[in-house]
Amino acid sequence: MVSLSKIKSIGLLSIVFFCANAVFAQKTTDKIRVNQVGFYPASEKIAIVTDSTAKEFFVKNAQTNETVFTGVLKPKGVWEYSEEFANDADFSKFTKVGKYYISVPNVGDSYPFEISNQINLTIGKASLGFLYYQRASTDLPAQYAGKWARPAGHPDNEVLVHASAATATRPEGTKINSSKGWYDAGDYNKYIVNSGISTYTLMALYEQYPKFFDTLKLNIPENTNNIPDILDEIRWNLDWMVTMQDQDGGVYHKLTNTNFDGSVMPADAKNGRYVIMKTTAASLDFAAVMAVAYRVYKKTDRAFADKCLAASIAAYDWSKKNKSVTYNQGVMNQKFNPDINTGAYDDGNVSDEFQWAAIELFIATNQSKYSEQANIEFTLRTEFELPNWAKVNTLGLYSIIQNRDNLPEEFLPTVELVKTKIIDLANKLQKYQANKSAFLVAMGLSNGNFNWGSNSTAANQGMLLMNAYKLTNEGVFLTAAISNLDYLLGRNGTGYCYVSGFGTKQVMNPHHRPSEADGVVAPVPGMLAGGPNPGQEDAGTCTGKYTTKVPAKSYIDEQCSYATNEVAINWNSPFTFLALSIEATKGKK
Ligand code: 9MR
Repeated sequence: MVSLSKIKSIGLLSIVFFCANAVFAQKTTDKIRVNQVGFYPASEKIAIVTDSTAKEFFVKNAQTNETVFTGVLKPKGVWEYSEEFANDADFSKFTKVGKYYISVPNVGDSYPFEISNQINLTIGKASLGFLYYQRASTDLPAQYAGKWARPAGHPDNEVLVHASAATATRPEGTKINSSKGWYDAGDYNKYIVNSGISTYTLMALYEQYPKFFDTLKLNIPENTNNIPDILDEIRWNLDWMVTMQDQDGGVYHKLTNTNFDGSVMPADAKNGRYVIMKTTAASLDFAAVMAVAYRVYKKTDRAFADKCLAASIAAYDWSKKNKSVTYNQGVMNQKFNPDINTGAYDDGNVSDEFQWAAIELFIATNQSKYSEQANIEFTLRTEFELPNWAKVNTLGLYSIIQNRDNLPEEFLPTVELVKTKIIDLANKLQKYQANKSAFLVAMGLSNGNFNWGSNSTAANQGMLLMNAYKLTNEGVFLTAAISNLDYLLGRNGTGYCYVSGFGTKQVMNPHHRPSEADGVVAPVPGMLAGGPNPGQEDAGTCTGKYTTKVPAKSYIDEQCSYATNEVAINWNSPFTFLALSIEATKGKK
């Protein structure tokens, strides 16, 4: 029999032994912020320790707790957006594939992460796969949807023409078939303006990396046909978008209930659906997307591509005749019944939509009338910005760069100017990220970055940087893009890995009706949470939940929080672009 004192002394001995080899684990801490998915062997790898007194760090093997790398922390000062001190733990020189964590004496251990050759493949596919879960008008069988399987919701085959959209040939109450499409977000409505940038972003991803996507398999019903799966998924939304065009070429702003549904599954959301007034923004976003669809689907489905081009031209022509029909829900509700109280996507300035649509039509047709209409010279004097649903002209620049070899020679000087524009924008982001941001992120370059859907700003910054990288092959742009990905996956003000189903500190309660109502503990995977937003527009429905207004910390993982924890197709799409363009560039099979 072994005596108690002997057990104690063996225990003591082994503690001494482990300490000598630094083979022990401390408590996991939130004070070390690191990408909880991980890194490529040959990429920059930096974690941030928010304790200003810490001096050194260890990278440890997650299975054995053995130290594999030792480094000195580099103090970077306070990050004004989270009001935290940043001490950089740079372990870029450590390149061995495996599972690790960072350990800082007297501070604690970080959440684990991996170093792998295809680190962003699974998460990138999951974020693209989110769109499958957003499909309206179809069952999601377990074969594809796993434990999130659900019956079909919103057939949308008998949608009513709202009074605001009535015409002589389609009077109020006419029923149209407008099925399919992706639900916009946590709600079940379908909005053309937001579909515009979302669908474009994914088509641009395919257009830029066709080889990568030609072999990328998704777990969707169409994955045995000969078409790349990403194009099959996008087609689900394009098929719906096409139905949103009225006979005169104009495009309905949205397909919606009168009010947001409660927290019910799609199949239980049976309120009447309407198509609402045609607007210039919707028509132009539609025109741009359909012109891109023509290019992208030409090879695999010529008939569909031609239909898209015709639809694009008709929507553009309608917009030329109806230059400023903007969406103002309040004004509309004064004139027409029933009242509509869902997402507005109300954009008062459509000059950028005009430019974008004209650019895409020019690329599709090579017709000078579109390049003139795009008024490229004027465009180039305009302030170009990071794209979002209301600011879309920079998307046209991405397309010009991508298609520059197919444009007529007389357009080449413009191509050169467009290159400069993209590089200038990317330089601003990169320089700020590398030299000015204590948390090494482009977020914060503009004060408005921490707003509703701020995580999509980080993703769109990354997308812009990847476009500049593809154009120039300058490694600093790729590094800066990956740095923004690090931000989204854990190296941020809250320590959350903001994509559901990934990381250790996970988003568990997104504002997403199916995830709220399905009885499954884990939310649908692959969804990017909207992210920190000190605007806290949902404070009224999340009473007492917020603990701070510090910009990069103003996030709550609560279902009530539609202003920080909703998900949306236009937020996921740039994340998908970021993760998979990086994977297509750096990933090694
Ligand atoms: O993403 C939109 C954000 O820019 C706006 O500030 C906000 C309020 O109008 O609306 C967001 O979009 C929501 C849309 O209106 C309805 N579906 C959910 C979207 C994400 O919250």
